[in-house]
Amino acid sequence: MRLYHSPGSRSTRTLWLLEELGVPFDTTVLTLEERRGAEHVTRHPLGRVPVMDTRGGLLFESGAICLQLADLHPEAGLIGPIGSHERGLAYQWAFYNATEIEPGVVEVYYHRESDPARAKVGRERFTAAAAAIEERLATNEWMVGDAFSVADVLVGDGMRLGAWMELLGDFPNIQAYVARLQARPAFERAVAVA
Ligand SMILES: N[C@@H](CCC(=O)N[C@@H](CS)C(=O)NCC(=O)O)C(=O)O
Repeated sequence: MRLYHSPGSRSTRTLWLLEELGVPFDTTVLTLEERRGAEHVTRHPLGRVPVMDTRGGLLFESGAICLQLADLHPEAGLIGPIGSHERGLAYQWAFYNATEIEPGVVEVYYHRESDPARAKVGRERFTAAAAAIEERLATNEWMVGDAFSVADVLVGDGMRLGAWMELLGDFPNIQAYVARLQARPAFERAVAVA
């Protein structure tokens, strides 16, 4: 398996999950120019990372890749069995992160200097969505059941983006969650890749 990766991007979550799984993989680190180059566009139509060359072929979209990797390694116990409620919750949080959490952060990132009103809308969108995560973490350590899972890689990385944009001021449970996740040895190995 080979991960096409750029440090400090959404491919970090994929690398982190690979480290959690403890499986062998290769990494190709791409610069911004390489991501947008003709060769990488054959892997991803928009020239983005992550792209993963898995056993069956190329895959893009970080959420899809992480769910597939968790499926390929059921022995790691990072996703519930097909049809179980735990599996449904993994899908729920994966989509919630991609469609409710990250768009708000992205609005803040791109418009915080050029368009404060638009950034404010992004901040409000993130805050409304993150409130559900804060509530879950008030009585639970992890997003699904009582153990770390693929949902924590996805939601946790979305929350890291929120921390980066300084959006977690009102969310002490999420702040503690992010600190807990960042202390994991697999996470530390993933962010050490330059
Ligand atoms: N929804 C995609 C987003 C991927 C994405 O936007 N990746 C950024 C880095 S975080 C990228 O590669 N951008 C390339 C560019 O801006 O040209 C995912 O989760 O994989």
